[in-house]
Amino acid sequence: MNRSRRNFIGTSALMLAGASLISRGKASEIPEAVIQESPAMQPPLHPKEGREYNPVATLNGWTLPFRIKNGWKEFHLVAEPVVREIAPGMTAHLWGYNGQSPGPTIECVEGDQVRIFVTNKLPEHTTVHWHGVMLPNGMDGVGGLTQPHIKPGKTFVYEFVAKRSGTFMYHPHADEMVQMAMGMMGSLVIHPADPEFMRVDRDFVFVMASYDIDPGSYVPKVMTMTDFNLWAWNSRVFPGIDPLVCGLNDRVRVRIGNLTMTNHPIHKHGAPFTVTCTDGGWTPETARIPEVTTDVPVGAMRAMEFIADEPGDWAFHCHKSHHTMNAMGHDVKTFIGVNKETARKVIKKLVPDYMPMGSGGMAEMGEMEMPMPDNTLPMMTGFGQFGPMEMGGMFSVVKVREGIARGDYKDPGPYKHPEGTVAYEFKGAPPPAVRKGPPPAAKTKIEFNVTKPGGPAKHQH
Ligand SMILES: [Cu+2]
Repeated sequence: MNRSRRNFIGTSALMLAGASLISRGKASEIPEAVIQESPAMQPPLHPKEGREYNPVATLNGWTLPFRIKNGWKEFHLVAEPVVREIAPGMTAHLWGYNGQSPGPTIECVEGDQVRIFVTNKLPEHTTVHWHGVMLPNGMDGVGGLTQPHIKPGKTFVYEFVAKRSGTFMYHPHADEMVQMAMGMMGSLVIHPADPEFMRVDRDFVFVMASYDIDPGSYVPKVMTMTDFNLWAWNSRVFPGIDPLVCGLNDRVRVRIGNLTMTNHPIHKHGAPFTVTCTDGGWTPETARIPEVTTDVPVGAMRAMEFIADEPGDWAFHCHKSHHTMNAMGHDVKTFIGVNKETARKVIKKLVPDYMPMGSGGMAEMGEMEMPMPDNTLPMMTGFGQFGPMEMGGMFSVVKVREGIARGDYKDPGPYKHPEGTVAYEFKGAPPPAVRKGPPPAAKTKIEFNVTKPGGPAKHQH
């Protein structure tokens, strides 16, 4: 029996003790809480009861099962400490819901009566705010303002009618800075009452989170404001993020929520997309602009749609280049243009095992296997069929293939390019360079000014 399930059973008595506090005679018993411990993408969950809808696929995540009781669609969220694999080779000790961070995706249908039980197994109080959902004010989950906090060991009930279809998020509105820095968030999808409205063939969803986890450690630094070192989709970083697998000519929707501390311009290679929905509602058709990059602001959701009409492995990533890197120090000096040998001789006097790097750029980091602390991911990583990809963080691949069955999301492997369609090396002799403009200025001698730690600059050449 694994750790968190044992943990869960151990506290179920506590939960039952809390049951008498549960609201106002409506909710009588708590539905079973389902726990998921795998970070692998689980197949979309088709509804066994209730109204029909086309379920979403949660990237590196899963959907929370529900039950129907006396006309209510009932879910059970458990806020608790979790262990999340960020990518193979690194796990983080986070807070999340039902065994994972982010929590499971919650799906319901416009018009549903939704009842969500929230049990708090954290060491401090919490609440859940249903971001973007139209509901009675007292169900909005703002601790202190619209409800008392949910104390550790207690269960609260949220009830609302799902009024407006779209993509929403959930997260605490209690010690929010800490609880979100620890990974407490999830997606909430309200499907249209008419399953044919805005119907797509593949419908992906994920939330963006950022973490600051020192190399070699497991717990995020919760006081970090902007300088995070892990930029994650559903608490995963590349190469740990699943590909978005699509059949040729599928209509595809990708719903992306942003609960980090900065905006993310999400860029798709290949076919352009249009933003069809925000957390404010479906975008009017006349306002849909074809784009290849769209900014997802902080605290917002964007759903983009495209036709996967060109087979291949199409990169899909945040366009802030620091967000497609894993843990790194930002106070590293730039060495581009520096003569490695001269620099090495000078610096070795201070740091005997100094390894000069980056004088011709930093691509060499992509293939190098440097010794690293345990539980640390390389800064630039991921291998494709042609070599190192030099990516990390918010990066994945939209894999478009002919003949992929509906509902099949498994990685089809690298794309086999038709002969003659891959960029190739020119083998002929290059023509002489033609220089335009005035001749370059005479080269200046570069001086090294080395400062020993703790002392003023003395050592000048
Ligand atoms: Cu970004």
